[in-house]
Amino acid sequence: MSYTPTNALISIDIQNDFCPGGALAVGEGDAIIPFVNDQIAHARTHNAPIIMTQDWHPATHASFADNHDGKSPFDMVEMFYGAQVLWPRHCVQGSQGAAFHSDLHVNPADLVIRKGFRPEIDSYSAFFENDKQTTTGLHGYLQNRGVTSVTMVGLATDFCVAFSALDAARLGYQTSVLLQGCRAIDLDGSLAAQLSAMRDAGITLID
Ligand code: VGL
Ligand code: ZN
Repeated sequence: MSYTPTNALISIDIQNDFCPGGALAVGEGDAIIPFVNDQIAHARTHNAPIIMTQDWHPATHASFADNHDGKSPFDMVEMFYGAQVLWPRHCVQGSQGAAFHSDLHVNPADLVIRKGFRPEIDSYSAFFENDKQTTTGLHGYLQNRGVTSVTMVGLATDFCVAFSALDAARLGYQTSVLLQGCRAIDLDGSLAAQLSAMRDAGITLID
C-alpha cells in the first residue's frame, strides 16, 4: 500500500536580505519563521513535498537600481518584458544576504528552486520569470510528484508570494496562502492590490 501526498508546501524567499537588517527588509519578515517551521514539520509528517525558493541574483542583475544610471531603488523602468520595479541590491549569489535565515528549518526541504539568476530578467514567481515564459522547472517537478494543490508561505506577500500563487492557480493547482506565514513590502498599495488579485483568481487566503 502506498499513499502519495498531493499537497506541496512552498516556502518563498525566507532569506536574510528580506528580514530585518537585510538589504530589502520586509517588516517583521523573521516573525513568520516559527509558524513556517511548524508547517514544515507538519508537511514532513505527511511526507508532503516541501519546496523552498531562493532569490539568487548575479551582481549585474537588471533589477538592481545601482545597475541603472541615475535610478534609485523603487523607481519603475520598462524592461523588454514590461514594467519592472528597481530594487536595492539584494540576494547576491553566495552572499550572506542570499542565505536562508538561520532559524528556518531548511533540511526537510526536498527541492530548493533558485530564481532570478538570469541577469536580464527578474523572477518573482516560483514558476515563471517576469517575462511570463521562462520556466523555473517547478511545474514539471510538481507534476512528476503527483501534486495537485499547493500551500504557500514566505516573503514577500505582495511580490514573490503573490506572483507564485497566481501562477500556481493559473496552472491549475488548488492554491492556498497562509497569511500568518507571510509579510509584505507594500509599495504604493501593492498589498491590497495583490490580495484582491489572489482572491479574484480563486486562491484561498487563510488568516
Ligand atoms: C522579492 C523583490 C525583489 C520577493 C524578490 O521575494 O518578494 N521582492 N526580489
Ligand atoms: Zn530579487
